[in-house]
Amino acid sequence: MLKTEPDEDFSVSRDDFSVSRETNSLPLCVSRDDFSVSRDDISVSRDDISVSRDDISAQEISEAKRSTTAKLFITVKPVDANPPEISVSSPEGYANENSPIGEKVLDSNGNPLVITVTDKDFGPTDPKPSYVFELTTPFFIIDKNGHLLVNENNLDRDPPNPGRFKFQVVAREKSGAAASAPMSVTVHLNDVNDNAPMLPIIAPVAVPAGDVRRKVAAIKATDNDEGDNAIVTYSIYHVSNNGNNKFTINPITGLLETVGKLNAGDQYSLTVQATDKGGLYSQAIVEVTISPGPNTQSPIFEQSVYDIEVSEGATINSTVATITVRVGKYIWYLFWCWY
Ligand SMILES: [Ca+2]
Ligand SMILES: [Ca+2]
Ligand SMILES: [Ca+2]
Repeated sequence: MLKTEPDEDFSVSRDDFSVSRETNSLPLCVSRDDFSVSRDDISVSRDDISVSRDDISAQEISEAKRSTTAKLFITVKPVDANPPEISVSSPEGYANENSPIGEKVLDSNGNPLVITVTDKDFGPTDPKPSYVFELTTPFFIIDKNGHLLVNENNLDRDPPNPGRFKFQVVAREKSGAAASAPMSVTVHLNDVNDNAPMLPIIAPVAVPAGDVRRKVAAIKATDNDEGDNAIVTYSIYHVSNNGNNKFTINPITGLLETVGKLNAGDQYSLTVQATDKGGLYSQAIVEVTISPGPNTQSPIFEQSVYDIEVSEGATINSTVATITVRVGKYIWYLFWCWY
């Protein structure tokens, strides 16, 4: 610190300047006690902030009185009366999930977020101190230009991750302890379509035979992305047993239905597919068995007329007749009892 009171000699401390040997070939050691600098030797300029003089001389206190000259630069630092102040061009930033390390965080207008530090102790012409930035997150850093950058690969927006990071930033002087008050910044991760729709395991389904349109299953996919990236359409990718024209699926709702005639005992293996707007997809198998259905075929009696005689002595609960009825592939036996 250099003091320049009008009528006093001022003193220069060792820390305030350095003396370097110039071209002088004399083997000279300059120590603090070897020389003195008086007020008259130095002129003060630039609003008393910095002091310079091209040459000062130092002379040995000895008979030889060897001497040398050196340049002396003295910078008077302002009093540290104010802490640094940190500010950001926008407290809300945005970055795509999965961005590579070094990607700039942008504001809502697409401009990079810029962090600046000011200090009222320094005028416009003063050399500014260097700052280090301390962040309460390891996922972002601030570069030398004050830009906020992604500092971790594969940042994930999708659930169960919250999709945003709120943290605080402090600017600290590199030399010295002065630090700014903390400043909050929130970075939102933009969704990227990095998840295919997921289909659940679908249990085998039994559908009654017939040719009426019937529900087979309600297919419901989930997509861990957001917005358009999670909009799913459904389709039938393949049906075994030549059953392509016997089933249909609603592309929006996923309702899987029969549309063609299905016979009892037939089996079909359906591959259904869920595709998101970005073209990512997954498939699931639906096993469908056609069961005998009511009223699918008229019963056929073996006889058109049955004559049944019951003897007077027939015992109660005895079978008096057996009638055979054929329904499709199945045969039903009807027992008539006397009671
Ligand atoms: Ca993701
Ligand atoms: Ca998706
Ligand atoms: Ca995503």
